[in-house]
Amino acid sequence: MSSVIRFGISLDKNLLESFDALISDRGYTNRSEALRDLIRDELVRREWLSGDVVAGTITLVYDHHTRELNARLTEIQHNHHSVIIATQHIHLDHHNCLEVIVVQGTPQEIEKLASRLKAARGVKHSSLTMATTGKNLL
Ligand code: NI
Repeated sequence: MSSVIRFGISLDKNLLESFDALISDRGYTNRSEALRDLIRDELVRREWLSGDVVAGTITLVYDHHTRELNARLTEIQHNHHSVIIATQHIHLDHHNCLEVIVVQGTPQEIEKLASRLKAARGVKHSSLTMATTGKNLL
């Protein structure tokens, strides 16, 4: 268990006002929690850049009537099965499907999977949320 250390920060008045407005918009009630989250976000970005094992989600929206799209998406996922932990498929309406793919592995492999899925013809939306295994974060 690590201990908590308090420290002071010198900031330009305008910059602090902008920061306070930003965190208020985001619903933070104190600066410390907002600053902790900003630091954690940067640490997670560094995890993705460093090549360590990371976790995340890929979200796809597509029309399942598009010819051969289901087969193509399944093939791509089988080619990268080692980084896929779970998938959930939701039938949004008669045409559209939303699929969430939960991934864990190296950033290179995950980004390769995400870009292959995005490039599949008929995929209307694709996004990768870069999260963390949490092991190196407090
Ligand atoms: Ni569906």
